[in-house]
Amino acid sequence: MAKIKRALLSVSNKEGIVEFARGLVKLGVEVISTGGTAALLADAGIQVTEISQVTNFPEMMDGRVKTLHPAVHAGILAVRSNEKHLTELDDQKIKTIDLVVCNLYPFAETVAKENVTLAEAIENIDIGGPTMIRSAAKNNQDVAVVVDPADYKNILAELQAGQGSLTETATLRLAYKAFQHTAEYDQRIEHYLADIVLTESEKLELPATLLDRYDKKMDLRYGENPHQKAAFYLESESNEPSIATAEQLYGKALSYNNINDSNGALELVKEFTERPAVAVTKHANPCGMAVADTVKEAFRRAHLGDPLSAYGSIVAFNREVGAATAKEVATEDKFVEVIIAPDYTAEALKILEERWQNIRILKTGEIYINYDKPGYSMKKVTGGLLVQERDLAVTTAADLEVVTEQQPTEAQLKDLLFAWKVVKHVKSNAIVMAKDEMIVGVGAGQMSRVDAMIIAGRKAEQRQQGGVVASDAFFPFPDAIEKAAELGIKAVIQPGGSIRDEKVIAACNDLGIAMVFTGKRHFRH
Ligand code: 93A
Repeated sequence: MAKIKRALLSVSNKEGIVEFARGLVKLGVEVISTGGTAALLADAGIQVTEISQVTNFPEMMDGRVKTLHPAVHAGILAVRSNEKHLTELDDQKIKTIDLVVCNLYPFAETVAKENVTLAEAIENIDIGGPTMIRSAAKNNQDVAVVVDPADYKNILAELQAGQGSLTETATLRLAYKAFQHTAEYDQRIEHYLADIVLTESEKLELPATLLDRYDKKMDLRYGENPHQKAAFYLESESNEPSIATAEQLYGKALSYNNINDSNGALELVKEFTERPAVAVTKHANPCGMAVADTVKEAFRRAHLGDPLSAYGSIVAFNREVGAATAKEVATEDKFVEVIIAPDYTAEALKILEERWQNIRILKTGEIYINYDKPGYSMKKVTGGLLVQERDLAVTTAADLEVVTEQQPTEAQLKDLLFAWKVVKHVKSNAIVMAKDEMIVGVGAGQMSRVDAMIIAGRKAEQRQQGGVVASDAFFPFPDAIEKAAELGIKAVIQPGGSIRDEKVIAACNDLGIAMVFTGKRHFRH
């Protein structure tokens, strides 16, 4: 873009605007502004042109119409390389506007207040602001738009370095942020009105008789897919720390999939009480998981399990997240959607919030209170509801039966128990490969156990070999064991109980693999 000559400043959140305007004036920019913003700048001794002088119209209808005028929008939207556009501007004596600084009427804050009336809410729907922001964002080749006061400092620095103009990359990035800002703004309005106008049957509402222990916590934007309506109901008498009781400290509202997937991640780390444990999950299946002596190390190794799948993951911790861990999470190469942990230090929160504008940060508080309390899991089927007890079975070394000539080593035993805890949380058919208390490969949700083994092996191959394997249910044939041997697996944990157990054990003996039976399986469908 060319050098910025004229800027239009119109902000509801006036934080930092005086310093920013002063910086612009120093760079020789003419500052135009709307009522409240102009008054504030003038008070601070800054030279400012009132918007009414630009439009030749007074601000009207209590401010409902202030910037909605061709003198503003043609000035923003004119393509500077288009002679016709420039002639048309000249004909109307309109000057270009090269920078728009705007943030919107506080709609969210208004509707969050108690006893807010519909009229008050409606009055706080900004029309002129989003229009200006969108005009400027559309014409980002020639115009810069700033919607976030946190950007003022950087923009000034870039302008100073760039002789009063910004790069195309910078203005395009600002345009992206601008559309994100207006999209979120409209979404809040839509949510507010949905609550008012939608009838109970249009929202997702469970009949009280069916589930009178559940209270609706919130309507969700949509379900697993955008065409499905959805809501989140909480068990009224639950006192167990969970995704339902977690407090959201930061970020956009949780989606249906966020809640489901975060639940999976949190329940998995709850299995590990003694040492720091971290689960990195996607679609409710872990792609990485590790325990270590420090939280940071547990995260580092959990992420290392499958860095590719970890992009866009949900990360759950069983310990407080400190600054060192947050720094490890927030490196350039990573993208985390949701983070859930018992707590965070202030510094850790700051690091995470600065890294991702949209990361959802959830705090559970102490996670082991009331854990392993019996309860139910339910699954809706068409025309009915399946109810079962939660799978709270715990397997310890004492429960294991070694069935092969080869005995597992101490280190293998540790890894076998680790993998067994993880496999319980993976969709069936599930295979988990682990080494040194770290997942190195997962095969989830396969229709055949051999396929699950092949997929886990493919992941593990990229890391290291010679680990252990856990299978959530028995091996019906020796074929998956043969595959495991090819992949360098040295020890196996599985429930046992197949009519062909003898064949599977014989295969392990031939291949020098140690195998233990748990006597329990962990299907998860
Ligand atoms: O009521 S509006 O929708 N009509 C407008 O023409 C208009 N132009 C800017 N709201 C409008 N704005 C908004 O006014 C901006 O988005 C900003 O939030 C606010 C700044 O007003 P003031 O400078 O008077 O405090």
